[in-house]
Amino acid sequence: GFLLNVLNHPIFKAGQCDTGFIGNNPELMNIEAVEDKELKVLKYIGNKVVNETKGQHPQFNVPVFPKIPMTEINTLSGTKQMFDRNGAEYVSKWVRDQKKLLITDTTMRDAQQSLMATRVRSVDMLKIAPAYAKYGQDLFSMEMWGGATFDTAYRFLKESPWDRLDKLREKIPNILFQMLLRGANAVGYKNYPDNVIRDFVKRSAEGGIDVFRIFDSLNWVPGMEVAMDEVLNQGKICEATMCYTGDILDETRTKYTLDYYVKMAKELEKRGAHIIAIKDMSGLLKPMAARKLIKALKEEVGVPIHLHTHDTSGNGVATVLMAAQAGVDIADAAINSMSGLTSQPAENSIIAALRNSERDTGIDPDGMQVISDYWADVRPVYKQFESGLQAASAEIYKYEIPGGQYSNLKPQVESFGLGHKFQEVKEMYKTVNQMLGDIVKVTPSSKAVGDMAIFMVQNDLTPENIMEKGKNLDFPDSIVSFFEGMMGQPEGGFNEELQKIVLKDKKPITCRPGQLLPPEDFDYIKQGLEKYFGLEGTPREIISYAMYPKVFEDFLKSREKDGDMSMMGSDIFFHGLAVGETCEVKVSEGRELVIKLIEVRDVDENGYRDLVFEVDGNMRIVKIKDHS
Ligand code: 3PY
Ligand code: ZN
Repeated sequence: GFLLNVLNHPIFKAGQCDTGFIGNNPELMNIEAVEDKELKVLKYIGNKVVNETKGQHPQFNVPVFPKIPMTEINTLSGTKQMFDRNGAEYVSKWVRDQKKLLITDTTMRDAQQSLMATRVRSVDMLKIAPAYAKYGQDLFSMEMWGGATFDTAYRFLKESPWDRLDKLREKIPNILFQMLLRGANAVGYKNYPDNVIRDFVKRSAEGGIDVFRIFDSLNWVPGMEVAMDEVLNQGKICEATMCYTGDILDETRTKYTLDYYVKMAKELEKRGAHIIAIKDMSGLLKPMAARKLIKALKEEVGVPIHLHTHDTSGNGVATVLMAAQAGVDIADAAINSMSGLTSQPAENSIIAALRNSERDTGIDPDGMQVISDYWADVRPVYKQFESGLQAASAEIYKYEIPGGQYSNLKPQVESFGLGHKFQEVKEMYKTVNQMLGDIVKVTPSSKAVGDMAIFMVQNDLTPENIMEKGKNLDFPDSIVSFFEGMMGQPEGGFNEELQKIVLKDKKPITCRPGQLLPPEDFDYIKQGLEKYFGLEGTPREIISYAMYPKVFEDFLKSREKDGDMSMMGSDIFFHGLAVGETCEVKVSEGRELVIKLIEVRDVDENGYRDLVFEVDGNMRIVKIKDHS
């Protein structure tokens, strides 16, 4: 209220008043601020109840987590300490010398991205974080940032991804933190100017990311160049990545062969990678193929190999075990209650399977069970974001759709009113891939294929009639961008005939998009953030705005309107309250409100309802507009 009025005041905006006054006298704000917070919480819950849940609040188990004192956590020493003391080359050698299979836990990033549309909130991660530090102390790393988590945090969860990074780092000081970086697309869906990529890497490194898994959505190495270079500049661990597509066991497929991957791995090693990752984003790497691939890579490449796969086919654990037998150094897995299907293979099961074998992970199975039990109770709160996929699907080998996209494709197709044609869209996805010349499909190239498939079905297009009918059609932005060369260059080049139909008069580029994009003007953004949003314009705010201007702006607006809801429990955040129910809502460190919803009154002539709450024993009535 008050603060925003001040910030929006013309005199304040013109910089003609002494802002230090408020800053130097924070007590002026206290009473207002607390009451304002309380009102915002009540309005948030009220709006949920009236306009979304209609008073329905499912019953959830209260997730149990061990309370481990930070004094104990702070004595633990793991891969993080080894790295901070000795650097990236040392860690790379150490990894290669291990007998045990090292594990990266992906629960907080890819698992939740692939199962629950990236909706898991920081509060739910932070409660279990100390248990990771203790029971997961023999993990190689935790993938807990990057990919889609960055924009979805701002976009849907109304929380800062940077805050998540800081707080997790504080609670897990001993395990390497790993992020997924989409090369020249950073954590976005389009190419950014080089200075944006460099600055983002720098800020992520400063924030506590140690291992950067860098990929290009077409396996085009120049697309990874700037990001790799900056990770090396920052002295962090550069995990350069090959996206796996096709099937190296199928000799009729001649593009993505064993030789292709070995060559690419050697190229990445030559460019300074400390680790080579195989990113099997769609779960296409069959167990026997994994054995063959890992064996070849271990013979041809000096740096360690890190395997990432998805369990969409149900063969994920088998793939990891075969890879372990062939000598893979590190494997990704998700805690069991968050594993399987479009997520990673089951971590607790892999740990158990390898126990007392020569690749024993050395990880404490009982401790990891505690973490799995916790997530099992957290997961139902997010049920509305799950795809409904019940069982593994071997058809993934045919369609080659990445985990995250596979679970999202159905709602996307439905949103176009094509729900009844879902099967047709999947077939078309395969057809489009062939039309494009069999490309690597992962964010953002996978989106181009998906958008094009939907577009073809929508417009009754076929590979036969598109050359004629397509002349008069405007194609989806993503496919235009692909053919323009703005996602990089695909292996074997473009289908030039189709390129002409899609681009019309536009000319494609063949160089790195970053060579053409003008550098972002960070000073200009900083001034704008100060002037229009009353922000300090920190480097984090600047880079967030540079990548996601609209998303970041909407986030700021929602903070103004709702306040900071990031510490509210997820059951309340997503499901509100039912009449008669009580909850505790943490509004700031050390301040918790006990809120009971007493009554939802009938709608009045102006379309408002009075909601009667009890807050810390005091009655509060809040008016909420009923939008139904
Ligand atoms: C991402 O880019 O977010 C992915 O997880 C791709 O697999
Ligand atoms: Zn993945």
